Amino acid sequence: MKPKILIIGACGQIGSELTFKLREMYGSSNVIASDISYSNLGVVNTGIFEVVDARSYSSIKICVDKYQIDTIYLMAAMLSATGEKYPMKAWDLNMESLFHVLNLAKSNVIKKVFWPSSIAVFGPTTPVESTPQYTIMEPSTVYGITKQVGERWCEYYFNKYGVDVRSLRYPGIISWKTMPGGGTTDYAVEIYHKAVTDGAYECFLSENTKLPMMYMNDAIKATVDIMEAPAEAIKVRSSYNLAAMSFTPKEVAQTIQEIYPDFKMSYSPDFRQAIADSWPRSIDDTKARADWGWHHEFELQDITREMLFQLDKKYH
Ligand code: AKB
Repeated sequence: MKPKILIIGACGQIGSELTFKLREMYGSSNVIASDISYSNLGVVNTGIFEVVDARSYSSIKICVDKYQIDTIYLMAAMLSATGEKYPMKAWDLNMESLFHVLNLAKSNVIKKVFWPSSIAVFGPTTPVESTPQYTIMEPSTVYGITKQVGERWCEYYFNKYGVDVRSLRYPGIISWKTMPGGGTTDYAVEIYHKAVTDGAYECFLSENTKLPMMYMNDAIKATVDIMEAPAEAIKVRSSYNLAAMSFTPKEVAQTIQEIYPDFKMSYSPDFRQAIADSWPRSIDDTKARADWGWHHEFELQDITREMLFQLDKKYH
């Protein structure tokens, strides 16, 4: 039987592409897209859309009842950079929405939950290279704190109440359809837009800041695969480390220059540098690969080629 899905935060960077993929897999009428307002509706205008406030239990519940939803993908969140500007708003949105969804699953209104975590759960005391699945986690951003606490609650709801919640620690995600908003890894998307429109980019991170990254197609594949895997295969109920590649701003710029030789890169690090410096440089995702067969396909060169090709078509 096909799942009846609600995506909360469907207009965001990952939510919009996830909506598209899930509609392709299960049919448009089985995948309800929702977000806080109609303002960004264009990106998911391929089926039913509802306004849902992720901070409100009743707003989510009304939608769940209306469409007899059994699976929720909770993609709404305030990310790392914006979270530092609005700490309490980040805490409220990121935690309240998670509790609402976990409680719907606890009371058997829905059967399955996907909730994204992030490399932001790690902090300055975490080993920075090949960061293991289980290690020191002392996040120093509000966003990272909400994700780490969220992971603990996911595992708790699984152990205590049998809630089927599945989660991935996403790295920075690179895509051309929808812009990311408010993250520290956003430079790796902005750079391609600016390369196409201006031929130059001023990066808010320093040239040798290495961070784990992934192409959107791989992130969507991971999300679909973990949700499709049999419950027994999911041995980690907090959140799985997930990796594809790591690179620095300088390395992305070099791949762009191979295609646009005149592209100019400059650096003007701001408050996001401290956030990036507190995160791992690379991630060990052996557990995801062993438990449910995760593997990535896209490397940096493939991403640069595809991003420049798609954005050139979009802008010219
Ligand atoms: C951010 O930069 O805040 C996000 C993330 C790594 O979770 N992209």
